[in-house]
Amino acid sequence: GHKSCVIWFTGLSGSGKSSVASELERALVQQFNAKTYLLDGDNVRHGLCKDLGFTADDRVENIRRVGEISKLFVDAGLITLSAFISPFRTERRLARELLEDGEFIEVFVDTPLSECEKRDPKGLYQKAREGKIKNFTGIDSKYETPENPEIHLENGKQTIQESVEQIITYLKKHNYL
Ligand code: GGZ
Repeated sequence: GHKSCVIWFTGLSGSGKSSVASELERALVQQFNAKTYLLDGDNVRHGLCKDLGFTADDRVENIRRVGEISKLFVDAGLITLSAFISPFRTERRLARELLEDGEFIEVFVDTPLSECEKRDPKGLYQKAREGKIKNFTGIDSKYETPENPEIHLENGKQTIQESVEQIITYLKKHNYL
């Protein structure tokens, strides 16, 4: 068995949050038979949060809802992987405070803006630079760097598999697995 918790990924658009989270989920299921759920923009922003955009207020509400849902899934016994930019420290702290000590594992996917912008898989940075998208994180909307994340991934310098291994090592060491 495993200890339920939320693994909370924060980082810029294009930093690799969803890629690491989905590879981690695969490993947790295959190697540890864990019960998991992955929350990200794809399954949240089209449903539960489809009334929300990307103003500061809307992001605050987005992260509030994701925090509450994450808590419910942890109560249901799942390892919950939540992958959102979650750019503001206050909202990340509020999400943490919904959970018991040790149930919230913050993972900073620390990929430099220059690298995210070079990758630009959806062409969003280019649109933001051209002013066609407003309030884009890292361009004209702020990202507050985590100060004390449980796990720090330097995603410009390490592979997705190395990041997955780093998280699994942490989970084993702290008896989640
Ligand atoms: C940031 C935006 C924006 C703006 C659309 N700013 O790389 P993606 O495309 O697939 O992931 C980004 C996603 C961010 O949604 P989150 O719910 O994670 O954001 S937050 O936690 O701040 O609420 C990006 C896309 O949505 N996207 N417009 N203006 N990202």
